[in-house]
Amino acid sequence: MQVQFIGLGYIGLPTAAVVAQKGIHVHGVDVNPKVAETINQGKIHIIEPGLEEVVKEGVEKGLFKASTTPVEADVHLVVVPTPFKGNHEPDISFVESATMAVLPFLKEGDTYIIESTSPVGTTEKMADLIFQKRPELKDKIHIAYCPERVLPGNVLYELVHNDRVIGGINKNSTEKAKEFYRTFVQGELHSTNARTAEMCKLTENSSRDAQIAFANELSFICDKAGINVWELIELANKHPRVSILQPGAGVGGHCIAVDPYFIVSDYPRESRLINTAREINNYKAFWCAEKTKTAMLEFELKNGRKPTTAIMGLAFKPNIDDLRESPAKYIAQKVMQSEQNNFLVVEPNIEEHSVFKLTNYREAYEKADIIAFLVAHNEFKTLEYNNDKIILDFAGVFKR
Ligand code: SAJ
Repeated sequence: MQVQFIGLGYIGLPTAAVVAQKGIHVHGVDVNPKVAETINQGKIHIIEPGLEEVVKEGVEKGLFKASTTPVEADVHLVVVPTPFKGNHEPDISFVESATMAVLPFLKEGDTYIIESTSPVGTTEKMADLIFQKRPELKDKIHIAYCPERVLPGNVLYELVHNDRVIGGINKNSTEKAKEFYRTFVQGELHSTNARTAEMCKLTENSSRDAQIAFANELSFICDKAGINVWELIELANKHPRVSILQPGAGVGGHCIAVDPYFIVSDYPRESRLINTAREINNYKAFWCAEKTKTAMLEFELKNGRKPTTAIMGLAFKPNIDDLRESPAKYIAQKVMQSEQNNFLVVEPNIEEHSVFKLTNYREAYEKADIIAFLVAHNEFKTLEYNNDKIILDFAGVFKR
């Protein structure tokens, strides 16, 4: 079997490497020649624990090769980004161009699978496109959708152990796609149709977004009511059927803050809760920035001098070095617009940053008057609560 991955990013690359680990020949395609070059040297262009070793092994054994152009294969996977346009409308142009790129290489008996998060109906659209351009392949190839659901930072484990939902455009396609996933997935493989599989991915992330919005809404209420939201949630969760997530500085990353819009954009009247959850989670970051600015003003009024403020954390979630779509970064930028104030920016998971000058977390905690915890990194939890500081614990480091 020869497997081809179109897109070698955060999901495509680890999946390709894990498939090659099973002794299967894998051809990876990325539009960026630097990415292909890096991989062919046994190195990686993204950060994921343990991944480089697996890529290196595949390349050294001659099982995994990367290039900028597709080849003939038995299974073709589309694993490219699906961002949204200015008005939160999903942009499936990368899926379309990936499909156009493999089109000339498709042959009878092949399996074509989309993994990219996609609006409902995308797989059927791509099937139409394929059969329009290559009518001789009608009913001769298998077409399916199978969303990824791995957690950044734990990708290699979850790729193998998570259950997968697989939906073909017909039963035969579902079965063929399952055959492929069985080569490396130890979790269960659940069959459905393509539309349900597409919606399933969007549902998973919208569900998490809505649950985080609930926690964030509680944090607004508790702030006004003088209640410790962390204690409240801990106590409410003692109920056998209640399981509330944690409030934070907002929702970041490339999935949870994006995917719900794919539902809202197509079904705006029906998706009021999903849409409101997005609004609440976006508002949370703004609220944190405003709270920090107010604390700075109050300090100045009380002490007759401008405070030094420590911005603790820039990553989009705890214990990772990924700053993309990070609410913490947004808050830092907003707060630091206030001129003539002193800031110490901390992010223990990265060495340096092109915009922010970074300070060691202990030094910042010691020197600053106001401490704004934006991410609950493990390092921060080793600090001792200091009553002399103004501590804005948005991320629940001390939970006080
Ligand atoms: N967050 C909170 N409170 C919480 C949990 C998370 O504020 O209680 C925040 C985080 O700080 C972060 C954001 O939510 O800013 C998202 O983090 P996450 O850990 O919930 O999720 P991601 O974006 O790293 O990965 C998600 C996962 N989806 C679900 O858990 C339903 C992952 O399984 C998906 O594969 C991934 O999205 C994806 O690629 O779609």
